[in-house]
Amino acid sequence: MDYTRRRFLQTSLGALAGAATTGLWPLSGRAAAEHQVELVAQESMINLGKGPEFKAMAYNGQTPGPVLRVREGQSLSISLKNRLLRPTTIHWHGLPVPNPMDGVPGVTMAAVPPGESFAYQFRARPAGTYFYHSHFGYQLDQGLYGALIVEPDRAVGGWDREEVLLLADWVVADGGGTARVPRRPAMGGMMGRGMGRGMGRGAAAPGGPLAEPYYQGYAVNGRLYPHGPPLKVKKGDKVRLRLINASSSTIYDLSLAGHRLTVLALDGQDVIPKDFDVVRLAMGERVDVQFIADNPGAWLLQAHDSGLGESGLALAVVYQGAENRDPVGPRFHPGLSLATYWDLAAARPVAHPTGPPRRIYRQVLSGGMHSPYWSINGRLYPNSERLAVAQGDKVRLSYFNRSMMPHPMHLHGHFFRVVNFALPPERWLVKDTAIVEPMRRLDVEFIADNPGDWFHHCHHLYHMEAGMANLVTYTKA
Ligand SMILES: [Cu+2]
Repeated sequence: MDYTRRRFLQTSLGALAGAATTGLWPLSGRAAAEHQVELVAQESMINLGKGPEFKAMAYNGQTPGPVLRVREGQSLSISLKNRLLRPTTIHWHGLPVPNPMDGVPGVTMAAVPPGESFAYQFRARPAGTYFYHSHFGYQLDQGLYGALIVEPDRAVGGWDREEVLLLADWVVADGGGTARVPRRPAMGGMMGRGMGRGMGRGAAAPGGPLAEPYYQGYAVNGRLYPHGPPLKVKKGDKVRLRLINASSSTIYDLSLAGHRLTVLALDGQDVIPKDFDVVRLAMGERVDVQFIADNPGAWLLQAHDSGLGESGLALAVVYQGAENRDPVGPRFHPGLSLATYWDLAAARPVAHPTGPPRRIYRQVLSGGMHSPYWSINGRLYPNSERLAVAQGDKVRLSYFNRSMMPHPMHLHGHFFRVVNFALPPERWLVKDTAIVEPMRRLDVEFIADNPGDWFHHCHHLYHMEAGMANLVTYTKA
């Protein structure tokens, strides 16, 4: 059996098993049984569709790991078995789980040693598109991630198809992202690629831990174009795509040739739907989009300037009857509309307390040209400051990016709202990861409603490992 078919079967069986146990057609509603899953982390031979098989890390022998699909409010019980040679953990990215379940080694739990297990248990809410990944070392870059979809506890939809698309950057060599391949200089390109190549200006030594590797391929659901199965549609279909950027270092600007994309949700939280030509996803971000299949043909959903020609990130979208055509890629030109945070608003007005924040923390992001490290307020994790909050506080994080690279900042355990004075606060976007663009400011606010010590960091994995992280710590009021 060839790899594609085997993989397809695995995915289908996984989906069926999920549907059977999560009660997608529930008789019992909220009383649905606990959803139990076993995830075995182990080294596995990976095949992205072309090039050699290589050794990376996988959950249950596959990368991405199985799609976990549960209903909002349902209890989820995940047994993580560590069959790696190193410790590991799982983080439930975006879900505000109780602190001991958050999966950050040395902060919320001790890493699970090789040969041992850990049971994660929490309620899956609110509904939305999330993902899970290892939070230990560079294991995210080596293949340890998968989608986590929380279905709303009410009828919504009307989509003819829904696809979960995980985007990932790969080094196609044993070890995955930590393979012994040249690292980029710390002074990277604006979009994490391009400019930085060959400039040699950064202080990070080649092979050092502070900069990302040169990636050799960009995969959708573990397949490099054109080796993955195309997304098949027929005229008139309404299609929902749950896009998840599980990459360690790569931001994508995605466009679907021949179609516009209607943005439905950012980081799993609904926005007022709006059409765009291009959607941007930083590491850790999720964007749900919809398109109407009203332009028959064979097209590409593709990332702009993947910098690698043939190896760039793409997925074919093929209409019934157009199976034998060569897919047409999008043309990126000035004047296309890009979905930015300032063009979108939260769909359901959720009250956000008015009045000044109880605490304001200025967060200056720097590194690259000035230093081989990536820092917040000039300090490196674990020697970084603690952002003290008390239960009930409204807290503002006021970022300024003093570097030439974008930093997608991620807060664990909470959603934050992106401050946007053009909108009333109840319409501010609800997110958990937000890009702070080079030399720009961005403010977010969150309500301290989930006690514990919470990791707050850049979701560029190599920036995080180079120190760009600190802790939000709850104190007694
Ligand atoms: Cu960063």
